[in-house]
Amino acid sequence: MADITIYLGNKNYSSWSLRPWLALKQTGVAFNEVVIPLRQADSSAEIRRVSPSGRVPALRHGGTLVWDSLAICEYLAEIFPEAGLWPADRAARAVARSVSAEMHAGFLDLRRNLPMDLSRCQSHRNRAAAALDDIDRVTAIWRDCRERFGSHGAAATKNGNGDFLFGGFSIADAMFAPVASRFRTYGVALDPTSAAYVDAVWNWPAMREWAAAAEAEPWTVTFDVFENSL
Ligand SMILES: N[C@@H](CCC(=O)N[C@@H](CS)C(=O)NCC(=O)O)C(=O)O
Repeated sequence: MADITIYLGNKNYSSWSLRPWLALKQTGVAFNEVVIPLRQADSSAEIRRVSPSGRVPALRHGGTLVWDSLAICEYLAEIFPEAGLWPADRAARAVARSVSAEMHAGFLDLRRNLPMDLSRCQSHRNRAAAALDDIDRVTAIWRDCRERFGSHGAAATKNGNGDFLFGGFSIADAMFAPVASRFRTYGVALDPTSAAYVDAVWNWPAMREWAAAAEAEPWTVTFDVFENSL
């Protein structure tokens, strides 16, 4: 087994953890995972033991430690080139990197008002109206990527059957997977292309595996209205 351990927050709520975990699954490599429950008395101390930023996710590969979701995804793409985590075409890859970075850096209204919550224990807190600009921008990205790049390498890739933003599953899909789950949880009305994309992400085997593990978690976290999601 490769000496890889990924440190994660709760699978119900930790949107940043889901992203690199999906990318890691896509490599097919065996790995260890450690879930550190958030919002417990010892959460901060436990996270600091494994991640210098005091945040999860973090990935340890032998003597190398990588923290931050996007940095982990980039690292995985570098050490597992055969996994095709970025699109093969340079122009498509540039766009995939751009939309991934945009997701990583922005969409604060979406994160605040529609926290990722696979448990749906706060699905009543549907504040989509406060995040309409973000929802419009996300769905515009999805439509644009699907239209321009969705047929890239679809049939010939092991990364799914071509239903993802760049055809096969890529880091861009990992970055948007928590948003797809939020749109389901909160019943956000979507155009047909975006709705089909949400289904593709939700039904992706690795996503099902994450959701099943989330369902088995004992911890519940509730969010303040103006708080960023996890
Ligand atoms: N920019 C970071 C954000 C990581 C982040 O905010 N992680 C949250 C959980 S999803 C965290 O560790 N929070 C610490 C805490 O709640 O104690 C990344 O992309 O990995």
